[in-house]
Amino acid sequence: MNDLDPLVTEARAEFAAALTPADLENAKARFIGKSGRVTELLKGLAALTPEEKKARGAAINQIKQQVEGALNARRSELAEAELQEQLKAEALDVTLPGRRRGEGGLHPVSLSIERIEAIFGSMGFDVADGPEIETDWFNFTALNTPADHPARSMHDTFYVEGGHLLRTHTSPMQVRYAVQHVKRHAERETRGERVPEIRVIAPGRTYRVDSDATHSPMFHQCEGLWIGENVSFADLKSVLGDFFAAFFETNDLNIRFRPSFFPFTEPSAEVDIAFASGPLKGRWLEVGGAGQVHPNVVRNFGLDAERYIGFAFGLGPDRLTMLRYGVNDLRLFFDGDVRFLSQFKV
Ligand code: FA5
Repeated sequence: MNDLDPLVTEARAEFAAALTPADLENAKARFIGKSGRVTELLKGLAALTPEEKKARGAAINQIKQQVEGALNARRSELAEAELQEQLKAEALDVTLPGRRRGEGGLHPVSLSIERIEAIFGSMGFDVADGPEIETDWFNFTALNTPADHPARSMHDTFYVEGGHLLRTHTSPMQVRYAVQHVKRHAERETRGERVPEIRVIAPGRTYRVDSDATHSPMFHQCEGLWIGENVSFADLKSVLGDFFAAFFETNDLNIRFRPSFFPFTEPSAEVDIAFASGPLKGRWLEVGGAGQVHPNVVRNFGLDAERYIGFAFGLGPDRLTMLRYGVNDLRLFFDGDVRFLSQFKV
């Protein structure tokens, strides 16, 4: 024990009190920095005799070494603590389940359209696709719609630049598909042979100036067309009857053909369905329009209207989807809310 020992004790206490490397460096400066207490003691040696210097110098150096030893020990402690802190912060809990990538799914209306295609496919219907921006000819004129028909007004139809419009129904696909079909079989027609039957559906997006719980400005339709030499309204009823039974997987269903008017069919009907049981029991909902294709339209297909006859229909896949899943507002399908849409994931 000498008079310098308390200095070492003090240094140890100050180093221990330093909680960060910066605090420790400050504490170090107070003892062995340029004007630190140990350094000052060394400077004081100058005033001593050579004899005294030797003994005192050795003692001071000894405590200097002890202070440096304490400093290094504390440095290691702080570095170790910092490392532990970092490891803790970056710790991986390997027992946690992995994060899954969000899985998408088909939109409920797309699921319905897939079902519609599969069911009509099994009845021998081809599937066709066509433009959503249409000409006045295909959307109206070729479908026997007169110039003053209210559907042609700006209140009902979205017109786009260049005299085009957003198709208001999928019926223009009747004409587009039939004209191509007739062209493909033109030689038979000139030889007086029978043109093969036209049997096609054309699902897709359609647009109208319309918005409420059962009407959306963008909605879907699925056109159907069956033309042959002897295709009757009775065939229409049985095809749609079979379709609805397959689509809703039930025979507990009433179908009503309500007399109506479309310029392109004669006679025409609105098609309503009502379930005979379940939560929607007894409520009629219109799901489409249909009828025997008007002879003027058959002529616009390029066919002999005396020889060829058949039916067309336009179903609303959005309404069918509402019924299938019990959704009461059509607009929910198009709001893009993932919480709503993810319920239909299959
Ligand atoms: C038509 O659009 C005719 N082209 C259907 C047709 C085709 C008749 C072939 C004869 C022969 P309508 O305007 O009734 O008809 O529409 C048919 C179906 O589309 C409606 O029953 C309904 O299910 C659906 N629909 C019509 N407007 C909307 C809308 N704004 N939102 C959602 N669905 C609609």
